[in-house]
Amino acid sequence: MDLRQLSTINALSDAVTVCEYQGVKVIRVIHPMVEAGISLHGGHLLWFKPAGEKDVIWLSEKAEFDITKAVRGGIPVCWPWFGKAAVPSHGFARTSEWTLSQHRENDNGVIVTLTLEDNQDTRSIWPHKFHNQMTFEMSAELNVSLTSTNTDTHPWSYGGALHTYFNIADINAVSVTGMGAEYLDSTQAGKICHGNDTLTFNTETDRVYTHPQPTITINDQDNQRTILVTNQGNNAAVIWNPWQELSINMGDMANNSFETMVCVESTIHTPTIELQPGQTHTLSTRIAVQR
Ligand code: TA6
Repeated sequence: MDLRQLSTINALSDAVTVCEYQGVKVIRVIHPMVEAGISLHGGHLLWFKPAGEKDVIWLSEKAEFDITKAVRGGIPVCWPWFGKAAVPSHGFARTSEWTLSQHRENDNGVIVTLTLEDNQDTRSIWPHKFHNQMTFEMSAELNVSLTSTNTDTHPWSYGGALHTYFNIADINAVSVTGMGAEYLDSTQAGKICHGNDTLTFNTETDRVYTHPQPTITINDQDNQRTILVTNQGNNAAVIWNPWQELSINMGDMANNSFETMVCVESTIHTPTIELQPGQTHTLSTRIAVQR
C-alpha cells in the first residue's frame, strides 16, 4: 500500500484522521507511540507500527481495495463463520462496511471502535440480527477485540477468526510455538494430526490447532524479534502460510511474498459459540513485540 496515495478527508483529533485510499475509507492513526491504519471496508486493520519498530502486520504489496473482496493482509475479520463452512468463504464481515463509532487518545496511544449491525444484505446471507463491535487499542502493543451480541429474539451460533497476517523477515528462519500438538490439517481435508509444539515451515501449511495455549510465540530470527500473540475467547488457533505455488495462483499476492508473512489466527472453529438473545461473546488477540 502506497501511503502517499492516502488523501485526507477529515481530521478528527491530533492523532486520528479519516482518509481515503482507492475509494476505501481508512482511519489513520499517527501518534508518538504508534502508527496504524484501519479500513472501514471489512473493519480491517491494515498496518500497525509501534514507535521504533518495523511493521508488525503484513499487507500484500498487491492488495486490492475492491469492496466486493477482502483485503489481502492485515487483520481480516472472519465472521460469522470460519473458512468454507458457508458462502461467502470466511463470512461477510470482512467485506461489509463498518461504522466508526468512537475514538479516544491519551499519551499511551489511541483506541478506535467500529460497529457492524445486521442489515438487508447480511440478513439475506445469514438470517439473524446482531451487533458487532471491533475495538482496536493501539499503543506499544495492539489489542484487537470483536464483541458479538445477539440482538435477535432467537438463539444463533457463530464462528470466525481474527485472521492476522504477521510481517516476518524470512519464513525459512521462523518458528512458531504454543499451539499445542493436535491439529486438523486443511491441506489433507482436515485430517486429525499430531505434531511438535514447535512449527517450522518448508511447504504449504494450513492447520487448525485444537488445543492452543493462550499465548503463541513467533520467533522471527532474521528480524531479531519475537512476536507474542495472546488470544482469548477462541477455541482454536489457525496457522497458515500458502507457500509458493498458491501465492503464484493468488492475484493479490506477489509470487514470493509468502516468504515474508505468516498467519496466526485467533479462531472460533468447533464447536461454534451459541448466543441466546441479549448474550455477548468477545474474541480477541493481543500482539506484543519483544527484542
Ligand atoms: O485461515 C487459513 C485459510 O482459511 C486458508 O485455508 C486460506 O485459504 C486462507 O485462509 C485465506 O483465505 P482467503 O479466503 O482470504 O483467500
